Amino acid sequence: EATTRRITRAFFAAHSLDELAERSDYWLGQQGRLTEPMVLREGSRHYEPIAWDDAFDLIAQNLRALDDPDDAIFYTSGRTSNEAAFVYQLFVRAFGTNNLPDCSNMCHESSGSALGETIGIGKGTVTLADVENADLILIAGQNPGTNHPRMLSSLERAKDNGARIVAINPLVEAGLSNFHNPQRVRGVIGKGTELADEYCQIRLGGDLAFFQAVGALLIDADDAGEDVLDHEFIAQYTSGFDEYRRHVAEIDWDDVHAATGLERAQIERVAQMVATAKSVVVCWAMGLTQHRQSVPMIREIVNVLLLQGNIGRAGAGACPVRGHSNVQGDRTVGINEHPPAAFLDAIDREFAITAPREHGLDVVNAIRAMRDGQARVFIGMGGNFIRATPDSRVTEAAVRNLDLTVTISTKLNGSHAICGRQSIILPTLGRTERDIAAGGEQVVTVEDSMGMVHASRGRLEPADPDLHSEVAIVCEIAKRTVGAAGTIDWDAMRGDYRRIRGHIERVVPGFDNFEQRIATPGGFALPNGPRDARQFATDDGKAHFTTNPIEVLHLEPGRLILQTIRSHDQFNTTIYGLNDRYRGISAGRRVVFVNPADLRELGVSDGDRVDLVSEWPTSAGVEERRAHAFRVVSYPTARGCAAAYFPETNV
Ligand SMILES: Nc1nc2c(c(=O)[nH]1)N[C@H]1C(S)=C(S)[C@@H](COP(=O)(O)OP(=O)(O)OC[C@H]3O[C@@H](n4cnc5c(=O)[nH]c(N)nc54)[C@H](O)[C@@H]3O)O[C@H]1N2
Ligand SMILES: Nc1nc2c(c(=O)[nH]1)N[C@H]1C(S)=C(S)[C@@H](COP(=O)(O)OP(=O)(O)OC[C@H]3O[C@@H](n4cnc5c(=O)[nH]c(N)nc54)[C@H](O)[C@@H]3O)O[C@H]1N2
Ligand SMILES: [Mo]
Repeated sequence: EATTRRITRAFFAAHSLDELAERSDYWLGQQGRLTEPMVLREGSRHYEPIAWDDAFDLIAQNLRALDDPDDAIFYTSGRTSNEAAFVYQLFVRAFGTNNLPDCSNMCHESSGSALGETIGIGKGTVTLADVENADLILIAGQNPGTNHPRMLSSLERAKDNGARIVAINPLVEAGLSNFHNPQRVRGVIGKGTELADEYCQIRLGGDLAFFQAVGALLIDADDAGEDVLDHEFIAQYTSGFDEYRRHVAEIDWDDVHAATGLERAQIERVAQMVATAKSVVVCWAMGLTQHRQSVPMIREIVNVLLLQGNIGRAGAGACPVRGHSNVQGDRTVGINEHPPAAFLDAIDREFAITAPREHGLDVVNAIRAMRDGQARVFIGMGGNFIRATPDSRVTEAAVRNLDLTVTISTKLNGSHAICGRQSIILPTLGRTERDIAAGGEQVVTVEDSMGMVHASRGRLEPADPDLHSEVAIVCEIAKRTVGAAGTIDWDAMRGDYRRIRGHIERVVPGFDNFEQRIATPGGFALPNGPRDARQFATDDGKAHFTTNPIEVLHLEPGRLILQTIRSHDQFNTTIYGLNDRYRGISAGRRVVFVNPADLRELGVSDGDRVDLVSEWPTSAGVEERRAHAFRVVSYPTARGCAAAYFPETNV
């Protein structure tokens, strides 16, 4: 955000749409901050300037001209503040649709589903203090060294407090295996600490089998007379234990081995650590959430935690580590294509409107609707829909099929270049910038992975004096599209965000005394039933054990399973540089990491150029997708598994 480079109208006059569509997101992002609203008129190959008012009117006209509000799609990326997200979803519902896909559909959606079903809240159950005081921490499918660097300090503190750490990952990630804390003298000059006491180099997709095996071993140990399970907790707070117990008693260790690639002895070692730990935290991120089997996989983590009552006590719990700074808060305040009825009821009461009750479209169904010509208008509150979504060829064609795309953005990216027949770019303030509204300087709020809500105040001069805030942009579009729906006062909210927080306080449980409590340093914690009081808002008021079949991914000879990862020099689709220093990669992102033994079998060598070809079985036969010209890197990843960066491999 703090770059001094600026994109002006001269830039768009010099670069045609076709040229921009050919450019990489690295190049696009390097051009600097967007400063002026731009429009691409139908049939034109260049964006041209448009006045703010004209842009808002054009958007409202297009929305009002739709036959059905469901023909519009309103995407959100997770940087959007609670205040902006709340007015955005209010506008969308007053307009008449629940089409609110968001980046979490591709991120922690599966965590939310699995946790919601089993413990009654789609969020984690730990505080930072729990992580730092845990006796044992399992870190599955997460690369904190690059993606959550501040978490390493908490892990180090946990270690100092005597915790043991188990990493479960097909890649040996440097942050976990050889940690240098630059804030400590010995961190800079010493040789780094081994954070992980045990490294399970698991096969991709093997975690369901892994956690089920751990659960089976815990029950065995307890049956053998060791004091492992928390029987009181199981009896008082859970349901489904007997069925779970029967299910895991029949576990097939050959399947476990095939799915995980791990030796039984290592899984037994981990189970022993879990059995003897006083408290256990399980952390996870994209390595677990992005599988077809992610929901049952994460349910297996819950099973293991429930066995020992590791929910709702100090130093223990479930810890899905989020991505975008406010992705969790956006959900809390209503960015949700299938919101709970209670939320919609509260919106209706607060604003005297009738919000639609039908489920809206998530990301994948939004792409289908665009592809099939049902959707006509797309509005993106931040993010980079084109590059963040899978199956690029289909998505690009789908978006080009639209009458209008609108992007509210800080920087240029692929979604501005690959767009609808008409397209509007609305530049906006970043959260680090001062936000002055009619009622004076504004603050916004965000919620972190631990459910802590705190204020965020921009301190920098805006990149351009004419930039509008996200709140202002939404309120202007809303005013012109739905007018004075119910008792909604768009101008009042836009002028003073305390008005928005007042509405949030009355609509969303847990925000009582919102305004006073954000003045507290560090903010305040939203209520969390499982964590605070072992209360589980499920159908029977108990936490649920579940039974989940183990699926072994079978590969044809000569094939590998590909995962996508982030490099050190990127934040999602924003690429800052071409290096990935912890993995020893420089000057290039089109690389594929493969185990040396697999390379020998494939007859491919380190440094070779290859195409990555994906085979996808459909009813019409096997479809092929091809990503061209990748450099092969011999690398310690699990056998049969490969890794490459996103978004290059999204195709
Ligand atoms: N610097 C930086 N920070 C970021 C981001 C960024 O792009 N750059 N993105 C932010 C966002 S939105 C998010 S969601 C988070 C993402 O944070 P992470 O989830 O840490 O990000 P990824 O790079 O996708 O790493 C996935 C990890 O899971 C492992 N993995 C993959 N498949 C499996 C599997 O089947 N089993 C197991 N056990 N492990 C597996 C991979 O080897 C890798 O270590 O980071 C956030 N922070
Ligand atoms: N293959 C593959 N695909 C993935 C993933 C993966 O691991 N593998 N990860 C998925 C995950 S976890 C996520 S979260 C999604 C991310 O999907 P998105 O959130 O859609 O993508 P980002 O790259 O974070 O969006 C970056 C853009 O947001 C805009 N922006 C930045 N800050 C602001 C702001 O303050 N306000 C506004 N209005 N705009 C802003 C800028 O224009 C920037 O170009 O990608 C998903 N896609
Ligand atoms: Mo994410």
